[in-house]
Amino acid sequence: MADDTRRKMEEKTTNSSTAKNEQLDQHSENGEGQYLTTSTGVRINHTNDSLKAGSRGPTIMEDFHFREKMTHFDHERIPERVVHARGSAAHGYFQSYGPIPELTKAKLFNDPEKKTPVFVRISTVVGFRGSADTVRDVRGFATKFYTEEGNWDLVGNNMPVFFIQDGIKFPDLVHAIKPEPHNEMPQASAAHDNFWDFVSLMPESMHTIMWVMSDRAFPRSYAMMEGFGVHTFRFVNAEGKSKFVKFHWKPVAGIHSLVWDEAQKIAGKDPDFNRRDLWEAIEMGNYPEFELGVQVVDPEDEFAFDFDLLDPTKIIPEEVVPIKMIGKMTLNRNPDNFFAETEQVAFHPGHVVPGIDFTNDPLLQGRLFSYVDTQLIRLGGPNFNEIPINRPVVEVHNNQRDGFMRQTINKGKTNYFPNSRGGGCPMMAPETAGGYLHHMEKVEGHKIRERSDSFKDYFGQAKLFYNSQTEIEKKHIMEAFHFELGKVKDKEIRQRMVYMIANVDKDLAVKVANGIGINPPTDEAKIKEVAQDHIPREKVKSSVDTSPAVSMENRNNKKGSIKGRKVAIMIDEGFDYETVMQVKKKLMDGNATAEIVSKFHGMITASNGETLETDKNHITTASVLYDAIFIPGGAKSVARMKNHGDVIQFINEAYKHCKPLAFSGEAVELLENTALWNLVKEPQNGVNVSKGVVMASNNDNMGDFSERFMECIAQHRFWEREDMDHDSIPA
Ligand code: HDE
Repeated sequence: MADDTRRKMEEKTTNSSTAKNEQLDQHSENGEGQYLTTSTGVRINHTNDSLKAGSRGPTIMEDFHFREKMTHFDHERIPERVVHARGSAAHGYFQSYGPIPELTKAKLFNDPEKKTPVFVRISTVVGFRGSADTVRDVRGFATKFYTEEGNWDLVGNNMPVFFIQDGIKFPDLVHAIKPEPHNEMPQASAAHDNFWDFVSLMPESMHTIMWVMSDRAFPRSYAMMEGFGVHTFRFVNAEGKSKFVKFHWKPVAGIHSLVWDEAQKIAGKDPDFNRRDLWEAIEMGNYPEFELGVQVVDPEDEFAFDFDLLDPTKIIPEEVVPIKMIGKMTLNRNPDNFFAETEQVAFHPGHVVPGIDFTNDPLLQGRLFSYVDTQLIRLGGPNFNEIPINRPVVEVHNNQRDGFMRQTINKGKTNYFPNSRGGGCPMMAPETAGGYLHHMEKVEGHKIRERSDSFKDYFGQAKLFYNSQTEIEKKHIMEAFHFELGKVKDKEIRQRMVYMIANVDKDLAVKVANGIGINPPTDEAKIKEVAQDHIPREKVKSSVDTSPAVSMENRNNKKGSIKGRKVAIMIDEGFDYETVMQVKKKLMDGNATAEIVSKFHGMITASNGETLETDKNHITTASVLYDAIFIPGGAKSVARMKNHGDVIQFINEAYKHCKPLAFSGEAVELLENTALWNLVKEPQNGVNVSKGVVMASNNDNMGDFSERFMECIAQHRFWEREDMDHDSIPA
C-alpha cells in the first residue's frame, strides 16, 4: 500500500468504530472485475493447463506461472496454535458506560461516546484446528481492543479459574491433555489416561476440573457464555493509584449450554456448530453482545480473603465483591478471510495500554513470556504486529527494523536512540503525552523456587463451586466424571481420582466410584495422601459457603430471552399455514430463528393452498441442532408425518434433551402416537403446558399458544424430564 494512503488511513483511526474495518478493507482483494495475475502482477491468459512440450509432452521448467502457483500452495499451511488451535472470530466495537477516571486512566473506558474497534477470537483449547466445536473443554475468549493508545488484549477464558498455579507447569498440563504421544488419540478430549493421571497428582487443578465437568464446558452458543480475565490485573488512575481488578464478560443473551449427549451428537452432525451459529447470528443482524464488568479490590484489602488474589485457581465470589459493569461489546461483522484474520491474529496478555497493569500472579507472569515466543514460530518472525489484523489503529514509530516479511518501508538515516541525526526522534513520551508507566510496586525477596502457602488451599473453592450447583447440575457433574474416568483404563488412576474427589465432596466421590467400578473412598489416609500439601484456609469475614452466581441455572444467569435460539418447524403437504406464520413471527420478533424442516427439499403446499420452501430436509439436519421444535396441525400433513420415523426420532430426542416441544391442532395426535404421551399430561381444552411440552388440540387460541411456547424456549431446558433417570444414579 502506498505510504500516503496508509497515512490517510491512520489519520482517520481512533474515533470511529469502523476505522479498523476500513484499514483491513484496504488489504482485501476479491478480484471482482479484474484479470487474473501472477503475484508480481503479470496478467495470466491460461491457468488450467501447465506449459508443456507438445500437448502430450513433459511440463517445462520455464512455466513460471505453474511454479509460482504451486510453490505458494505448498507453503499455505502455518503451524497451528499449540493450544486454542480451533477458533472462530468476529469484529465489533466496545463502548464504555461512562467515565471511570477514579479507577483507570485508560482512555477506552473514559469516553462513552467513543466506539473502540475490537476483534474477538473464541476457541476450544485441546482439539486440533479441524476438530469439532462442541467437545467438553474450556473455551478461549480473546479480545483485541484497537484503542487510541495502542492495542489492549484481554486474553481470557469462559471459565474464571485455571488448572495450574504457575506458568512453568503449562507444558506438562498441555502434554497431558493433548492426544497421547504414541498413537495421537483421543482427539479434542480429556477422557484418557494421561490427563487423569496428571490431574490425580495435581490437587491444585480440582477447582477448574469441577468447572470443566459442568455443562459450561459445551456452550450452546458463543453468544451465551461468560468470559473471564482469570488473573487479577491492576487498574491504574492518573494519580498513579492502583486497584486490583478481575475482568468479566457477561452475555446479554444469558448463559446457556448444550447437554452432553447432544454435544457429542452435534460433533458428528455439524462439527462447525458454534462457528456457524456465530457466523449466522452476525449475518442476520442478531449481534452477540457482552457487558464488560470488573470486580475492584482496594490495595488495603489484598489480604482480606480466604484465598490469595494472585492465585489463578481462585475466584472472588460475586457475592463478596459485586461486579461493576463498565461497558458493552457488540460483535457486528464477520471476518472477510479466515486465514488472514482469525488464523493470523496474535494475542498477548502483555499488550496493555496506560491504566492497565499486571500483578505477580505466577501464571500471568509465565504467559507474559510465552505469547510473543509462540507467535515467532507460528507467524514466522518478529514482524507479526505488521499483519493487518494485528496492527494498531495508531501510528507505530520505533527503531525496530528488518526481519522476515518486513512490511514497513522506513525512511530516514537513523535507526537507533539516542540520535542527533534524526532530531532525537522517535522521542520518548512523558506520562502527560500517554507514555506507559509501569505501576511502581515494591518487590523484594529471596530468589526461590517455592509456592506460597497462601496458594495451598486446593479444595476450598472446588467445594464452593460444587455446593453452589443445583441438584441437576450436580447430577451432570457426576455423569461427566462417569464418562471421563470411565474411559480411563488404568484402575489405579481411577482410584486416585476417587480419593481426590473425596477431598471435594464425599458423597460425589462415592457416586463416581460406583459408576466406574472403583472402591468408594473409605480410607481416610489415602484421601489425605492425594491432597499432598493442601492447607485449608481459615474462614475470614468475607468467606462464603456458596456462590449462586457460579450456577448456570441461577435465574439471573439465564435472562429469559429467546434471542439467538433456533427452532425447527416440521411440516408436510397440507400443513396449517396460519399457525406456522404466527409462531414464525413471534420467533422473529424475539430475534430467534425458525427453519422449515420436511422430508424432502422443495416447496410444500399448505391446506389453504399457500406454499413454503423448506430450509432443511430430514437428512441434512437433526433435532440436536435446534433449541425447540414446533409441529403445526393440518390433517394431511400430520397423517404423513406419523409414518416418518425421522419425525418421531426428532420428537423423542428433543424430549430426551429436555427441550421445548409444541404441537398444535391435529399434531397433538402425533404426540399421542409416541411413547412420550404417558409422560406428559393429557391435554384439556385450550392450551396446555406439561414439562415444556406445549399442546393445543384446536386452533382457537393460537396467540396464547405462541406466547407459552416462547416462555418455554426462554427457559431452554426442562430438567424435570431427567427425573425418570434418577433411579439409575448409584448412591
Ligand atoms: Fe494461553 N496460550 N497460556 N491461556 N491462551 C495461547 O498463544 C499459555 C492461559 C488463552 O485466540 C498460545 O497465540 C501459557 C490462561 C487463549 O489466539 C500460547 C499459559 C488463559 C488463547 C499460550 C497459558 C489462556 C491462548 C497458543 C500458562 C486464560 C488463544 C497460541 C502460563 C486466562 C488466543 C497463542 C487466540 C493461547 C500459552 C494459560 C487463554 C502457547 C504458557 C490462564 C484465549 O502462547
